[in-house]
Amino acid sequence: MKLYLGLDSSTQGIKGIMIDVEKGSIVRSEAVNFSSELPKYKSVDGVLSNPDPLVKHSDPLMWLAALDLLFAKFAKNGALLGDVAGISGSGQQHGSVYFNSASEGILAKLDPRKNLPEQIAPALSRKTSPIWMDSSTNKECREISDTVGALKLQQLTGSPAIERFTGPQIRKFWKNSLDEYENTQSIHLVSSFMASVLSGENVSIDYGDGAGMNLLNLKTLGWDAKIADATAPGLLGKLLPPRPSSNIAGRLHPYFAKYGLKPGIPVAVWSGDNPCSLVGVGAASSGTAVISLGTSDTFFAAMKTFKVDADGYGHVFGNPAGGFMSLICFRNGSLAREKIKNDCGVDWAFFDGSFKKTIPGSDGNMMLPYFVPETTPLVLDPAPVLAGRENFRAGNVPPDVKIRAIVESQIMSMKLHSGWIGENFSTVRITGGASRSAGICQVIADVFQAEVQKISVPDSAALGAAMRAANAVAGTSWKELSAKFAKTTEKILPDTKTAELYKSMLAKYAELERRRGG
Ligand code: XUL
Repeated sequence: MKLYLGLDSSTQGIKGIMIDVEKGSIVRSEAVNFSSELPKYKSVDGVLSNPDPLVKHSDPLMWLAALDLLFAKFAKNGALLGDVAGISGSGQQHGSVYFNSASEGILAKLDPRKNLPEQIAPALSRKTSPIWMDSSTNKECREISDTVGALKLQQLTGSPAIERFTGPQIRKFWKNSLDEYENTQSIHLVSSFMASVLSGENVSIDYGDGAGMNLLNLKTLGWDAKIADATAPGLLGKLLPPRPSSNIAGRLHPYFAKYGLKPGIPVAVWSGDNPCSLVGVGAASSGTAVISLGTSDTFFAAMKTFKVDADGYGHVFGNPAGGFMSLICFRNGSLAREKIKNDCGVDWAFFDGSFKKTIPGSDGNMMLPYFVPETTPLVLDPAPVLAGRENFRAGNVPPDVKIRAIVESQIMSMKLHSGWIGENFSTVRITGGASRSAGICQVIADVFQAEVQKISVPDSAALGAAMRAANAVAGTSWKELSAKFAKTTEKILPDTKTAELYKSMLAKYAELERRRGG
């Protein structure tokens, strides 16, 4: 029997999914939560406390302690780790780890009698890792943008300079901690760091995750020397050449035999969680968009051709199945839905029932759903705006109409801000907690005039990583992997009668957004 293991090193914990490709089944999964199971590292939901609210760092040794614990759980619960024929993984995007010149020797000589954190600690030139939630690098973003040229940076890397992206974070490290920066031999993303530890050697970053650094030239698929220079001196020498996600990064280090894994099995290049999710939900080819409704909502899709968002909100990453993918992140996701539910003084059952009691268009009411700062569009002074039919003046709006109005507005915002991708999506796959709501699914189908497909994927990033391992090691096609692991459980068809209504509302929504400004 040949099994493939996908790991997902995310913000709050690590998960692992073992798949049997022949049978098309998930054999076993395990998870470790950083805060509750590794209290020694003092993280709150995976993040270290810091007096500056803009600074969000994590402890890379905690991620390794979790890896040890995860494998121990698999072994204890009788998983057939000896049948695993390949491993790959997914990492929270943008976070970075810094290795000194001792790292190579340390990685090569991992000793199974000791644990990973105690052995890797002396290999780090920076004790903590800035992660994707960090937004403390506004100044560095401006500096890089000014040197490279804002438009050029976006056209080459797929994104404008973004606070959480790795390049601006590296620049801040170089400016504030020069000695430690100079002591750094190699810089990793969470993904390539974990893959390096598994392989016992420094291994490459892939195009999927690498595109979240503001450093990867998506035209040449190599690090851009000029952008690297504008980021920090000597940076290019600290990065291994980036590789396609389908490559084998290395071979499993004998250290991991203590859990029952076979030393020497292939470790496929790791990628970011969004690229892994794209393939994990079976949307590796263009034409299908994915909407993930979580704390934040994300919209992503495989791209036919490389394009950038002229408004600067969307990103372009490498698609693990080849080519590129778009990603747009809306911070006010379930947070805003929950806020409206609470403001209306109702429960989720009432929330879901609202769609049956109201009609599409919410009697002309719309809402700019900014309860916290928004990334798409950029809103730094959040305050929700309820607008009505007449000259945008809202009257007394009943709770069920308000609920429909916020959901319609959130989905219209997705439609509006995904326009730059230039594709009419015929299907939208939907995941995340709120995808359970039949009303929300119908609104998505109607606003996009597309078939909405629900899928039952437990953890799309870990599953996507396991599928990537099978693809890289055994060459199993994406078509076969999607058909076996990302099955549609329910289809919701659009009501074509609503097409005109939403088209005219979308124009009004865009005007409302323009009027408010950022
Ligand atoms: C994407 C992003 C997040 C993280 C979450 O740009 O910042 O989705 O990848 O882990």
